[in-house]
Amino acid sequence: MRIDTISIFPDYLAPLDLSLIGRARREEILDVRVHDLRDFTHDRHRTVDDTPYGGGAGMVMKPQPWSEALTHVLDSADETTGGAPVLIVPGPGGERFSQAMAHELADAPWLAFACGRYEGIDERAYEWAAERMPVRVVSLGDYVLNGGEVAVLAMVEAIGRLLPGVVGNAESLVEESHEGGLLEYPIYTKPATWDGGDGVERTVPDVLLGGNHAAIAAWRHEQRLTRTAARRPDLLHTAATTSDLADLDHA
Ligand code: 6GU
Repeated sequence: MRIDTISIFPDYLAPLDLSLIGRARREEILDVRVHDLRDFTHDRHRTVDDTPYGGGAGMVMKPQPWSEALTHVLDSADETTGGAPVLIVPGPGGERFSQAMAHELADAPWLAFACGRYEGIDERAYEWAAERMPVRVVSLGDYVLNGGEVAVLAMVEAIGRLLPGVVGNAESLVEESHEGGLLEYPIYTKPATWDGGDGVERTVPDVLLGGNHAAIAAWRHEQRLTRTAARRPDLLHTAATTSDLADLDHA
């Protein structure tokens, strides 16, 4: 998969060299290209922003550097990419990012991310882009970040780890939180009894120490349900089956 990112803070995306995503890049599963928006300005100050028409607080990103940066990205199409990327513009005013969207985007051969800063990007840049490629404004959640870069780190990690060969154990992808619509069950490792220095012996649930795999699966499913009910009740009515909801009532 090819991923182009455009930002005025390309260094913000340096963590994409690390860990599983960094390894996927070195193994050429992922071709991540980071572009500096200021390289597409033409004045001495490399200006990317200006004051908003109509007044209001803050600054607005000018459309011209964006059309030039995106033209540069479009011109880099090759045999692997198809004609144009899906352009993702991170912002709190977008559709909500989700595991389902990560799967959908992981099927695309080419993604581009346009990181806005300040109060956002001149609307005409979106119009220009939408005439040339699919454009999606995408939000991580209902809070405000200073710019799109941190959101790009999150989305590239969520998408990249779904590509074949990025996460070593493909099984570890299936029982995770949000796969199947429920949160993950609690997990434990050795020792079976642990004292954290406070004189309290904390033990691993007995069912996990026996070899009864059906009992373990049932316990884990029940834990996923009770945990989802406690932390994310909004997920339950879409994820859980009718019999799951009856079980919760009796728990
Ligand atoms: Cl994707 N971008 C910004 N700037 N703020 C956000 C966000 C994205 N998601 C939540 N807040």
